Amino acid sequence: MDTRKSQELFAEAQRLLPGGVNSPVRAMRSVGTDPIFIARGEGSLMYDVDGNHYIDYVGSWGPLILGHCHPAVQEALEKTLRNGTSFGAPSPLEVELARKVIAAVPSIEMVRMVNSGTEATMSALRVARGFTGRDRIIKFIGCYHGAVDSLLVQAGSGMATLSLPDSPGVTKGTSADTILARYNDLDHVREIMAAGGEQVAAIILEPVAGNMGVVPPAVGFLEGLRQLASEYGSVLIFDEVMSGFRVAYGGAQERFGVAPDLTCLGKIIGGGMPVGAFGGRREIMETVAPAGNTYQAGTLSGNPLAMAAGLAMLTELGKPGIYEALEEKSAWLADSLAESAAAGTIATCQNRVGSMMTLFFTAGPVTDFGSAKASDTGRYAEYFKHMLENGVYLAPSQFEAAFVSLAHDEDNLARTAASAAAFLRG
Ligand code: KE4
Repeated sequence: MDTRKSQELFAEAQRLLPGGVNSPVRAMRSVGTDPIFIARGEGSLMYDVDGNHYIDYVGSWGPLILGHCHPAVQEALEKTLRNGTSFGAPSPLEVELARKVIAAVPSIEMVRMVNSGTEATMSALRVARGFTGRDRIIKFIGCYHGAVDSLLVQAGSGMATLSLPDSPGVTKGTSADTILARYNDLDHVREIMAAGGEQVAAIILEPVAGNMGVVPPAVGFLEGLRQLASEYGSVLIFDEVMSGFRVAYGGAQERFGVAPDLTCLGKIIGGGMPVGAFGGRREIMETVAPAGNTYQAGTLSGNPLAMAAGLAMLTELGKPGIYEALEEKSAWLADSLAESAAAGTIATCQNRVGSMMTLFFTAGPVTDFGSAKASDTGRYAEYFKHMLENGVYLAPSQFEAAFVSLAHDEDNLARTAASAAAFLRG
């Protein structure tokens, strides 16, 4: 595969950008190769600067559930662009997207738009601390909630890949109020809460983990957290930046029937434009400035272009049959991979929730970060490179999710399954 232009660009990028990228996982270090530079996307495909094309299962890390350049999203952006890019003043589109998000996610009675998932989780934690007057927060080992100081303590996404359990620059004071619990281990959370739950402002988690690879909630886990948070007066925060509008139109909370007090969103609600949001119970959200005293702000929050793209995307996703189609495509691919793996000798296991899935190179089961870390990441790196050579672009890390989009057609899925079979059957 000719990647000369990517190599030239990467050489220059490394002199200008830390690691040559604007987000660590894109540097592909954990799979031992150099990143390719993308020129354009079209439906399920991405084309690199050397003219190679790939079936894309990263989908910009989740937002592109309709595929690249979906006509409805493109049209909405082109139309909105003609009126301007940003006003720094309220615009109708913000009200429309807020209305749509609130209609889709019943636990959200009021919402604030921000510009990234990181801002959403960082703000939600501040609001929870302000609302409860407490300092402590519980997060789960292996969950990643963005580059938030108080949450970069054994985060599971890029951090795990970079084996940096505590990021330099995160102060002891900041980490001191963060308690780490084991994902899917309700007894551990019970223990922590029994020891001091009345000091816990918030319990935050990915209700479907995607940043240690995909790890579904164990039966009763979410319900148990809901009960514990209510019992101790702590705010239960679902970080649905990845799972929101991905695993169901109403997110993991709809799929699993558990309502948090606050929800963080991002990715899909911006249709590929920079966006995040946090929302939830009215009594909590009304403490957010200027309605209340907990400060939160952002120059480009609710900007028209992100609102327009998000509206177009949610409008498409709200149509009948969308999630059934995603389920059918994803199940077919997962079953094909499982069949190939069973015919081969490489130890693998798969986790999937809807159209987000991970093939772990370990016999499994993978139920938390400890079991995910048992994966043979060297083998995953070989798999990644094999698939890339065969025109399939997977997440460049074992600890991420593959995303199926509505744009992945039967031919894409069959080609993906065939390429994987060549590797898995050995
Ligand atoms: P952003 O600040 O990157 O928009 O969102 C942070 C975030 C928060 N919560 C969850 C559950 C997330 O998955 C993310 C970001 N996800 C990673 C992929 N695992 C983004 C990719 C990257 O960091 O470049």
